[in-house]
Amino acid sequence: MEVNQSPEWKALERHFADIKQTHLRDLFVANPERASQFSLQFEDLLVDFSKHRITDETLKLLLKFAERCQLTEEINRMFSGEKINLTEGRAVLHTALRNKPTSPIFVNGSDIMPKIGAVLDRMRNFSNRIRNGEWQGYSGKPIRNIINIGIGGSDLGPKMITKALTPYHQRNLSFYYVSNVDGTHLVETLRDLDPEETLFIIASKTFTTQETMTNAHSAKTWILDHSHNPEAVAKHFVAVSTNIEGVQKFGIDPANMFEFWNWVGGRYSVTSAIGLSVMLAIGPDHHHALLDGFHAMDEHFHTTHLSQNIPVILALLGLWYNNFFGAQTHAILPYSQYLEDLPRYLQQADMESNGKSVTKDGHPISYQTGPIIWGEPGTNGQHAFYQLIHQGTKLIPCDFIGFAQSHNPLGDHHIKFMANFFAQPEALAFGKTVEELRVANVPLPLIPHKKFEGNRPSTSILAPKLTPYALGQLIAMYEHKIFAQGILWQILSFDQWGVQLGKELAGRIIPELSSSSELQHDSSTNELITRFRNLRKTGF
Ligand code: G6Q
Repeated sequence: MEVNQSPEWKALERHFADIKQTHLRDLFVANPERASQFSLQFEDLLVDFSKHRITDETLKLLLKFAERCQLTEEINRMFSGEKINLTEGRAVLHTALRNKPTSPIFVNGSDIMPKIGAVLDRMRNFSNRIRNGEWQGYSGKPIRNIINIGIGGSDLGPKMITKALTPYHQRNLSFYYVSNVDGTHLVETLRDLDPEETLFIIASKTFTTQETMTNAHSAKTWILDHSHNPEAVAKHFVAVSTNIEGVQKFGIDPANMFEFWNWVGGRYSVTSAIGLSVMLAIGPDHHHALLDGFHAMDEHFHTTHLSQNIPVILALLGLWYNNFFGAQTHAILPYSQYLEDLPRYLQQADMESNGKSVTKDGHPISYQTGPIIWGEPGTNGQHAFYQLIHQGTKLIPCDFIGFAQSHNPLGDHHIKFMANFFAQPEALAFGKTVEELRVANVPLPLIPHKKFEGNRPSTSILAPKLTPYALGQLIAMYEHKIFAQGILWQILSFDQWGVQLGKELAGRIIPELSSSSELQHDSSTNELITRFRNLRKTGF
């Protein structure tokens, strides 16, 4: 039986019919305790979900549905290393990467914690050598530029965290992320850099991804063209991968390879060696604090009752809007310029995980699964797309993320900034009524345009400061929310056959673009490729 046929889902449908017209204004008036009743705090992190279109009854019914889906049991299965990634036959153990070394976790009968600890030790040693200038380029200069070449899960996580933790950087090192196979990305990144001071991290779980390998080979050519010395490769390239043969074949000494394992999914790999660039940027101690933050949230998710469990509550709220209110998207709105890349990172984490349309056992699904994730930091978004969130025809649940302390306490910037963080959710929830507009003497014809319906839901997430620890908590919170939603929707969140498809399709067309072979695609693709071939001939 599909979950949307279950008595628990049907009860939610009936409840939805009862409360879909209820306004947040009325819910707040009726219950002065609403803010504290619908907030959860974990350590320093406050998650206020009182501005959601829910009552006690909604939460009760959502939690019953979670129980029906055996969410607690499924959480335990993931943490214990069961092979829950069914289509790839793999365990899902990114949580082991930040586990305490003294708590064993077993995969195929062997404890993986010593392996994880050994790689972390090597990463620390390497980071210290780069950071203190002991590791030098082939001509004896210290490394100043670090370029991570990777894509998808091997790019978005380290890039996002490196930017987010800029205040913790060793500032004489510069970090770059090259992902796109568009040559522009590599060329423009390298344009002003000195090869003698540049280190490449080739980050690829498989070490076969076309974009990454193409960029890696071009980077190698850049170093060799400059150095005329094949030994320079050992000084300027390190690898992060699960594929030791591939790394060796490329010409990187396995001594300069940092390993991870196939029980770490690409988009969940930022706490593996894929985070090497992060450690280089912020140093081993701050990196340790980052992992501790992840671990703390892992523990919260693993051990807390569903009703008090932050990722679980966020997952249930997402289900409520996605499957009952018909919301198609979910906005991530960090009030921190340092978190500029968070929406993009979560876009992959969420959409690649839960963009599925069959159940675990392969049956087509008749209900909605993962939402479209998007967003921008405040306040920029306010001057761009918030209009639609406030007055458009679509319901868009939002996550507002803010911090009490700024790393850059410049005049009254942070006060002004955070005033927006508080004002926007308030305006979304409560709107502006015709009555209020009349009292303010708004001319009659303008009233329909200036009226804000309100009743637009959001979560406010408030932490003291964007520290490595807080960031770890925040990312793990989203990772686990995504996992919990996968369970509620009965889908497999840890495979990505759609990504594989892209990898295969382009492979077939590559040789056709530089030959005149007969084309056997549909007529549109044939015409487009033919035109491309002709345009290339004319030299434009
Ligand atoms: C992530 C996906 C995908 C992957 C990239 C890069 O979960 O599998 O985004 O990370 O395709 O793959 P490699 O790390 O193998 O190069």
